[in-house]
Amino acid sequence: MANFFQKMVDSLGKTRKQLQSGLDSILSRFVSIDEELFDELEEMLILADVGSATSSDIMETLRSRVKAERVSDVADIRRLLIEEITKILDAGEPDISYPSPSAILVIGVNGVGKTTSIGKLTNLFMSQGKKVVVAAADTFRAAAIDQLAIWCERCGALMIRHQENSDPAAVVYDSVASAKSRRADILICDTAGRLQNKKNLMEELKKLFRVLSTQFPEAQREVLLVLDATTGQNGLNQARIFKEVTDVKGVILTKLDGTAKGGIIIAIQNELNIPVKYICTGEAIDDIQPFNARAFAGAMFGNV
Ligand SMILES: Nc1nc2c(ncn2[C@@H]2O[C@H](COP(=O)(O)OP(=O)(O)OP(=O)(O)O)[C@@H](O)[C@H]2O)c(=O)[nH]1
Ligand SMILES: [Mg+2]
Repeated sequence: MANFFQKMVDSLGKTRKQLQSGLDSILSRFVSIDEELFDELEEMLILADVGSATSSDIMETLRSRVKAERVSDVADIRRLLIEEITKILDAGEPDISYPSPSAILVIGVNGVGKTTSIGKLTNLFMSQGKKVVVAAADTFRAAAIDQLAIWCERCGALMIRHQENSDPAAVVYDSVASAKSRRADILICDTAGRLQNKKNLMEELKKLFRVLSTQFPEAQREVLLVLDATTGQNGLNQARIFKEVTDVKGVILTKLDGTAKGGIIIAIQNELNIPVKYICTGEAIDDIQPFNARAFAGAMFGNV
């Protein structure tokens, strides 16, 4: 666990540096708390990819707290800001219990890290003693199926595959049958991130979820959306589009390592109302961990 925590602290290095130096520089230039200070803080949050709506929400709360608590010392702003951000992040423990049987449909645009995250999740679940079946329902490219097969071989998980360009719904259908006959605890389905157009992609995802609902009603079924932290605000827009067509139950935030845009997680929690369930901090099989809000907030501001 300490290792996990250190990985998160390390991966948030750039985000932390940006937030800390921004905050230090602002707070050192002001002797009293005024509107200009709030404006600069808001701009700093926007630059850290917290997003304009969320940054403005945070500033509003900060203003009213300063008034209500009669705060006059500029140095106290740091504590208030960290407290408010922690409150947003800490929207309750995300549910990652996954009772047996569960079925997870992993969605997201091209290249965000769906297949890699499925490899990591499979490994994580298997290390908890769970039996996992993986559906290679991204049939768009043969390479995508082979990429998933390598992860499954490493973990020793069964993967169900069909030919390239075959119907993804048929893969999910067969995978459900396999998961049932093997009494698997968890079925995880990979999906394509790219189709000729957005409408086709969304229709296909709906169809896949329908197969799970009709063929596997006894399973706890959920859609997890993968977002790439390096895309910042773009990720929020992707999430809004996916949210329109599927009931997204959680986010896997990838590529937190090496980006200064870690603040995006605050906007995800505040604006989308979708809990972040897992964060990924690298390309290795164990670079995934359940999201812990307090630890994350601490790592983001360096008070660890
Ligand atoms: N640094 C870093 N790289 C990651 C992480 N997760 C995934 N990647 C890399 O991102 C690239 C794309 O990952 P994939 O898992 O293939 O993404 P995908 O969403 O399945 O992509 P498509 O199947 O093409 O839609 C790969 O090079 C991964 O190694 C992460 O947490 N950190
Ligand atoms: Mg993939």
